[in-house]
Amino acid sequence: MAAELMACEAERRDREPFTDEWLDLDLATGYAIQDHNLRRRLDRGERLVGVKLGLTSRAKQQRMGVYTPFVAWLTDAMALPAGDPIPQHKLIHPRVEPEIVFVMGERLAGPGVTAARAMAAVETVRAGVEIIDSRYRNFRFAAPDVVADNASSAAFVTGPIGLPPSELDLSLEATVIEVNGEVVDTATGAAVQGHPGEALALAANDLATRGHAIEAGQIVLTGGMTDAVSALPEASIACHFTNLGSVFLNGG
Ligand code: 0L1
Ligand code: MG
Repeated sequence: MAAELMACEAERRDREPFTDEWLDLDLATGYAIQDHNLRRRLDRGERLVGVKLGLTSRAKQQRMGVYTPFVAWLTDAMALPAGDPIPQHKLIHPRVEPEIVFVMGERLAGPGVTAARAMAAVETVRAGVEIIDSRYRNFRFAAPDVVADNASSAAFVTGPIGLPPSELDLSLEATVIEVNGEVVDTATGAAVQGHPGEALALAANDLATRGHAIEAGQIVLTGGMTDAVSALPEASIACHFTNLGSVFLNGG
């Protein structure tokens, strides 16, 4: 399954979810596949730069029909420089979602991490936009499938402004997503587990169950605040945040 997911990504090929045939595929196996493919990415020269959470907001959970938040890996190959177009030539059916991003000042290791403890380990907060791309046809999957698929990871962009968490009320930090100048969705940070710090604590505690921690200097994407929007070629996408600036993306 790990090799098949990497092949789908390399060949821009989608497939039906594994759980269609393997009914008792579980989350632990999904994470084993995810970790196996992280090692493959590192072996080919990529660098681990952080983690991402998936399905931390009700908007995303309802859309995907999966109600379990989960964690996945980010490597430097997924970082898209601000201003670069969406790399459509590498992607199957990209979608875009605004996120609150943390840059860690200290190592954060579970178990028992609270949101307050998690926020104390954050150095700066940034706006972010994740470009997701499922290897499953029509983004149809169950939780173990999407965990195995590194939570639909493809690329991410971080915004121009980094603020210390003490300068923001992250529950109230809003985002407005526009496509071709039209507002298509809005949300505040409260959409993400009540506060993005809760999502960060969830990540640290979940990673601890598999022997991992979030390291100083790493970044954490806390999960899509709104439903994701299709990143059609030639679309002009903008995610505006209240205090964290704007991220602009050209559909490529
Ligand atoms: O494909 C997906 O929507 C699963 C990944 C979710 C990413 C997120 O919620 O930020
Ligand atoms: Mg996301």
